Amino acid sequence: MEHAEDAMQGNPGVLRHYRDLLPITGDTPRISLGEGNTPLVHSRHIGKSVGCDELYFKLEGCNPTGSFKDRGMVVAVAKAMEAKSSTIVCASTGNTSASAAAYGAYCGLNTVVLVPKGNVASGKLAQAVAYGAKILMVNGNFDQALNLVRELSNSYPITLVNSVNPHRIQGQKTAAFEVSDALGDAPDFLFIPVGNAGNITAYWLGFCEYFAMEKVSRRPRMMGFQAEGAAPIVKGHPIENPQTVATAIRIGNPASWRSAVKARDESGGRIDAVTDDEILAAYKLLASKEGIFGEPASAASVAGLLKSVQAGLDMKGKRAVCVITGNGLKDPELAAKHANSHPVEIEANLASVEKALELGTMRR
Ligand code: AN7
Repeated sequence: MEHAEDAMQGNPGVLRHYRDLLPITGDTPRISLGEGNTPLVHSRHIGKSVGCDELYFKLEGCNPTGSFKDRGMVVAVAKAMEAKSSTIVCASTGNTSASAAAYGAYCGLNTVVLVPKGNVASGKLAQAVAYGAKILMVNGNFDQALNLVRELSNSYPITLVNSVNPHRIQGQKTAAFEVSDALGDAPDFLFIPVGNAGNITAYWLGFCEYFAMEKVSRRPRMMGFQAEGAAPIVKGHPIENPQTVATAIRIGNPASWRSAVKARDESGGRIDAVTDDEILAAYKLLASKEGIFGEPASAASVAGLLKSVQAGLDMKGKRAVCVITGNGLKDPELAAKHANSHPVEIEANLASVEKALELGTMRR
């Protein structure tokens, strides 16, 4: 029963589904927590509002730990096992640590995560705690934590599973395959948040590979968005003290900076910044008008679409995908603070319900 694909209910996981397109061997364990194969949902509201008939959301928050990180992590952890590594380490703004901790637990590895103290959403921390990772809270930011784990993995037999590990990018490119397969071709535009810049790098790699294999007839323009207070690629220099409400992308010196710029330039795309207000407006709009609860960093893709259209980008007759990278449930405090609705407390009787709903004379 080790390869009980039937038990996966049609989702064999990234390693089995894309085994021919990934750098895996007969010795790579085909582990899976059911990552990948995420929904591509047609927009019913935002698309119309920007004059785009074919706008889709790629719901990466539907992955096993609630973010796109699982696609790359499953490959990185499988390769770590193949190399007989017993410990994995990462720095993280939250989602990478949750994913590493989950796959580490699944595979019986020791997992060490370094996170910036005070700037990780509570749900992400709760995941690392639940999966039993060793959690180090760094008095510093993500960039400093990443430097530390790079040093650590250079000096000790510990496998680094940040996206500087090429297996992470390999796994994450499968999202571009899925989008292309679902649409029957690549879209015209891909809108995506940019933090450490691994994901935009991975999508571009995936689209380029599919294009080379003639599985798609075109490659999308890559439209990446950083938060205004954490926009090193847009400003052209590292940001010492990055700040944004979207803590997932609170990164001042992205590891995949150069490959992100390459993706932008080769695709004829853009990397731009969106303000925290624009991110929060998109976050609320996505949930209240599309039924999609993404985390704030994810909403940067939608904020970027809205900003681009306001600046004159014509979406008529175009096909576009916004990547919703992580699940809104990861940050319940922020959700309560920027609510679209406020709970009303009532007594357990019909009169209280009627009063709260202001039903008045509607009774039949
Ligand atoms: C929801 O978890 O960097 O540009 O340490 O969690 O590939 O970094 C998370 C990044 C977008 C940016 N959306 O992706 C981490 C981390 C969400 C994220 C990004 C992240 P990259």
